[in-house]
Parts: sequence; structure tokens; C-alpha cells
Amino acid sequence: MELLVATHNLHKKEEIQQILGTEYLVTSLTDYDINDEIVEDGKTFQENALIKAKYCFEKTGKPSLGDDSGLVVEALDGRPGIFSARYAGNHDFKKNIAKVLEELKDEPNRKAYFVSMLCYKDENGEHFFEGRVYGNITEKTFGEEGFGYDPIFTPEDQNQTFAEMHAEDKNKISHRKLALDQFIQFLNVENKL
Ligand code: ITT
Repeated sequence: MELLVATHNLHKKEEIQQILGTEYLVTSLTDYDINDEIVEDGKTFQENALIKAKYCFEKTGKPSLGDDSGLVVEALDGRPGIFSARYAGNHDFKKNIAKVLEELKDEPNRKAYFVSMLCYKDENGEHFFEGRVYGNITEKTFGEEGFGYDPIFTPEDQNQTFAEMHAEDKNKISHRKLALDQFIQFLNVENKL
């Protein structure tokens, strides 16, 4: 089954493909030569996931998946949250990380979670699936793998940041994996009906 993911973020697309496995062909907006930036003006992850999925479905008519995700830091009142991609600079991961570390300087509470909110849209309507992974923000960056805030996030019960893990290991426990597991379950039930 083809699944069109409403993203221009190749890291996300690759993670989704790896998690879903070869039963699914994951495509993205870039594969359809749709290069417009989707205006994500929702106030929540859910609203933005819906905006992405709807945009994609309306443009292509293909079953579409929007993933709106981000890092929620307790001591920062939930920031960067829905502004994760553009917290200090548009998709400038280094600047975004530097801003979070600076804001958490001398802050003992390092608790945070990653969230992935998925919206699946096809001709029958919309469905949402949410995954969260809880952990802590490190004092400095560790590792080169992954993307975004991976170098400063250590999941609970792990001694490495996401960026120190191999992709397969991150993809076994990540917020995206937890959300996609629910999505797959949903598709399996739908397909049996
Ligand atoms: P699309 O909107 O095109 O899908 P995006 O990167 O802008 O790509 P979001 O609007 O959902 O996606 O922003 C998510 C941001 O949150 C992302 O750019 C990262 O900074 C961060 N993020 C999300 N998931 C992450 C992960 O698994 N590891 C590290 N950072 C992540």
C-alpha cells in the first residue's frame, strides 16, 4: 500500500518508511513535485497534523498522513512545542538546540517529551494517533544520528541520546513508532471490515 506523507522532511519520511516496513511504500510531497510550504497555522499538534493531511489529500486524492511533531520541555512551559521546527531559525537544528540549552542553563528540571501527532485522511474521513516518549534534556549535544533535537534528548531508561543510537534502535522506542503502531492497528482493523 502506498502512503503519502505530508512532509518535506526527508528524515521523517525515512523513519516512517523504516518503522512501517516494506509492506508500505512511503512517498512524500517531494516525490509528487509539490514543493509549496504548507501553512501550519494551527494552535495544537492535532490542528497542524490535520492541516498537513488535508492539504495533501486535496492535492493528490491519495490516502495521506500528516505528522506534526515536536519537543515539549517541562521547565519551558511546553516550549518549543508546536514551534519546534522554527524555534530559533527555520529548520536550523543547531540554532534551535542552542536556544533550548541556553534557556535551560542552570535549570535542574530537564524533563521533556517528544510527541508525534499523526492525522490519516482518506475518502472516509480523518483519524488521529498520538505517540509520546518521555526523557530528559542533556547539558550538551551527544551524537550525530537522527535529526532535530535528537542530540539533546535521552529517553527514560536509556543512557544515550537519540542521536547516539542507531536509527533502528531509535525507531523501536520513539514517539513516531508509538503513534505509527496505533495507525497500523487501525489500518489492519479497517482492512478486515
Ligand atoms: P514537515 O512539516 O514538512 O513534516 P517539519 O520538520 O517542519 O517537517 P514539524 O512541523 O512536525 O515538521 O516540526 C517538527 C520539528 O520537531 C522537527 O523539525 C524537529 O525539530 C522536531 N522533531 C520532531 N520529531 C523529532 C525527532 O524524532 N527527533 C528530533 N527532533 C524532532
